[in-house]
Amino acid sequence: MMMEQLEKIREEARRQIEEIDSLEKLNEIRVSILGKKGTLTGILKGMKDVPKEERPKVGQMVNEAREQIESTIAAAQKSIERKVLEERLKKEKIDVTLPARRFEPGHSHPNIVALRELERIFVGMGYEVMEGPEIEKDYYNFEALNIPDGHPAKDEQDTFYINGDILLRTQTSSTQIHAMESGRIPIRMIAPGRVYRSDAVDATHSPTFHQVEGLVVDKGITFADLKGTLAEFARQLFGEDTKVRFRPHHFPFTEPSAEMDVSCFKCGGKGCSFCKGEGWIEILGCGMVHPHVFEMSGIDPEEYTGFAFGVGLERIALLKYGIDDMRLLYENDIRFLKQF
Ligand code: 2U9
Repeated sequence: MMMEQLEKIREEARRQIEEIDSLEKLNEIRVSILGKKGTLTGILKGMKDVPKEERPKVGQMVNEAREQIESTIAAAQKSIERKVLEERLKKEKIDVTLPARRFEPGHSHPNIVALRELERIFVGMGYEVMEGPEIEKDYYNFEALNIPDGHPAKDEQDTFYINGDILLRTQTSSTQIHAMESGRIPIRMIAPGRVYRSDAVDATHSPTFHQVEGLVVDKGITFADLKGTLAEFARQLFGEDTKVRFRPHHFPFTEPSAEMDVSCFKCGGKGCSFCKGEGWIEILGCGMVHPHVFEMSGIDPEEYTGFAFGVGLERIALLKYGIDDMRLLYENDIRFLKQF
């Protein structure tokens, strides 16, 4: 009886395994015979009903049957795996004659090209390049620059606060405050970097852009030093024949303050579509460091004077490379970037 059942299970297993061609089905068969509720397991469970003296013999037969079925399953598994691999190898052909994908090297961004140019000019005049944190204390971004609470320049709409005291800087000037606080005077530095403002995106605005600010602090620095330095900067950036003019302006952190225009480098100052008939193009803001700004950073304004300036890096890049929309600078389209 037991013998017949065993023979049936073995025969059935052989037949089933012959018919299948997937590992999932093979596993189903394994479970149906050798699993917890499997047919062979069922026989093992029935051993308690076999007379004691026959048990060793029957046990041996059941074990033999199990070993045989297990080895049949193992052999079938190997042969199925081999077949699956053969089929994959047939399907996944690699055409080694296809031309290789072209290696596309990156390209310096126009902002970086402009920044390197500005750095070259100022480093050539003995300036250091210093960077500061983009996440800044309210004090360094506003207060220390003579923009106290309630000042119109500190409209809360104008920046991104992380909490009441910490914000994303709206200007790189905080870097210069850190330099002044360090007490290493004289200072001749430029501070390039990313700044943040709560502005909507259009052709000339972006919530993040870049500035390059400059600061000179020493004994006897005058407005003449400011004019001479920035005129030389303009000549190096836009060409030997570039003229500059200064118009009075107001910034909280400088006194007096001015904006500097350069003669249009397209028409030489006669007036054209590029300069909108003006002959002049506005380029930067500047001024003599406000005495109160010096005092707050622990520098005696009776002993030291200095000048500062600020340029928008994107503005320089757009002007120099004749780009008419700032948004192009942030799209990272390699076809655009490659042109500069
Ligand atoms: C210290 C003292 C003074 C930096 C200055 C400007 C004028 C200026 C603008 C240019 C275009 C900002 O990016 S922009 O919109 N900046 O006009 N910035 S003077 O004055 C300082 C800086 C640091 C300690």
